[in-house]
Amino acid sequence: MKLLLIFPMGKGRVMGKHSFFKLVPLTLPYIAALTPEDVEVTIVDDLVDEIDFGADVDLVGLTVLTPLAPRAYEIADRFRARGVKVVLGGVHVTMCPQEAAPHADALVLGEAEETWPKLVKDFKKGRLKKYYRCPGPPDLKGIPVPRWDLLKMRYLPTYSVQTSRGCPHDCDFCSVTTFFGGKYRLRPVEDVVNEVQTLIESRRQKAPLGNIFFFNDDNIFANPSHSKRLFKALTPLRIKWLGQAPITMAWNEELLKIGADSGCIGVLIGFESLSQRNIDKMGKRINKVKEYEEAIKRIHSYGIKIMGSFMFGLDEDNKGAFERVVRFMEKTHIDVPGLGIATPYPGTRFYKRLRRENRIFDNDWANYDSTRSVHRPLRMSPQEADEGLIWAWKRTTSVPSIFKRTVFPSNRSLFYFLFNFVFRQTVRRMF
Ligand code: B12
Ligand code: SF4
Repeated sequence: MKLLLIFPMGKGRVMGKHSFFKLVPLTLPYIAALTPEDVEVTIVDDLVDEIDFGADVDLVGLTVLTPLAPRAYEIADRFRARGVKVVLGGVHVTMCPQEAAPHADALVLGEAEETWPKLVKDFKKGRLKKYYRCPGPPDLKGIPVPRWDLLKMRYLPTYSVQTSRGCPHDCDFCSVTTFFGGKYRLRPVEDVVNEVQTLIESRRQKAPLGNIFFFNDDNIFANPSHSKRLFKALTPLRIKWLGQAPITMAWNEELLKIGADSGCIGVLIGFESLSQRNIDKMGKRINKVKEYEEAIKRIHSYGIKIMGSFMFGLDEDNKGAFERVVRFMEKTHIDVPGLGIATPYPGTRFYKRLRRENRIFDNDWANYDSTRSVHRPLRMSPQEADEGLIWAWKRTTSVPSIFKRTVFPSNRSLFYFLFNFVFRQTVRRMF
């Protein structure tokens, strides 16, 4: 049996072909690793490869995030037109099964650890069903190492590893808790260390900067005692790593030290807004705007850099929000800016509220990549929000701003200074 797994490319601005920041898409190498060994698997990433629509394959599988949905459906329809069976899976399909159903022979809803091997078995017997629903959150002990060998490495030379799933919080705009359930699940420390070791050993073929890892958990600091054990176990491997973390990591100095000693060089933190009313409305209880500055100082004092993520177009945002965030980033020396328009992803409470309030005006999923408004903000027009975002991106990636953020602070780093210039190129190509 021949299986073709495809990662569709977004039609919007984010992560398009122009981006220098092509991160390895972990999902499909992981699905390949869950696939029975007798199946011949090929992975094609629409972002870096050409799709051969005439390929000799028995089954096609596509992973679908919201902004990728229109392209995913287009690809699915073309394969189905010549009689090839197509399976769709991922967050968007799980949130919008009825929309996805006409484009697929089977839908994998939720996590796939149990359903995917069953689906492949059914397919081989000619008994493919339409829906495969995850029966409950799978145990992450013993999950396989993604099939990196199937990727043509045209990505940033870093490795991605997942050490946990889910998040104990439930912010209204975020799909994570709706998709993974409220329970924060961990992989055993030994499994993660083994996976990291395996990847380090294979680095010569795959990654010249081989020891930089991106832990793509939603919240790698969510369970402090586990995080400490994990970081201590990673320390002897002498890797450098990046991950996503909540602002509250700043208040656990022991964890900061152990994290930094284990090679943590940067974290992506969702500050989201400088308005506490916005934060309260989205239910991100861990964020206290008045504590941001002190928290940033503490994290920086351990040599950990920060990608600061902010969104605009929230209910309390007026046209001044853009400048306030830019000034804040310069004042607090945020090392890498992360800016977007608040986007109502299907299935989230934010989406449901905006629908109820009849404020969503753009239903083209391709535009749901946070680079433009798809809803009407309350205190500015969508156009003002979009222009403000572009201004803020240009301003934070301007040469004076890069200097202010990365050269003058005591915690300066040549790596982040140079990184900002490469990042600037990507932003300039996007807007
Ligand atoms: C790492 C990550 C990224 C990375 C890498 C993305 C990539 N190319 O792989 C970067 C930073 C580039 C990124 C970018 C974006 N991301 Co992102 N990202 C994640 C994150 C944290 C982990 C994804 C991951 O690698 N998981 C590990 C793999 C192994 O698991 P998985 O994908 O969840 O797949 C499982 C199931 O879903 C299922 N499955 C999935 N697909 C398929 C397909 C088949 C055939 C089958 C059988 C099963 C199956 O099986 C897997 C095992 O159970 C998730 C949050 C999360 N925890 O899911 C957000 C998440 C996926 N991202 C999200 C978003 C919105 C984006 C952006 C649009 C953000 C933006 N505005 O820039 C862009 C889109 C870029 C793009 N074109 O790909 C949203 C998606 C919401 C939605 N409704 O689509 C998520 C859920 C985060 C959130 N807070 O809501 N992201
Ligand atoms: S803390 Fe982050 S990952 Fe967790 S629910 Fe909120 S936005 Fe999502």
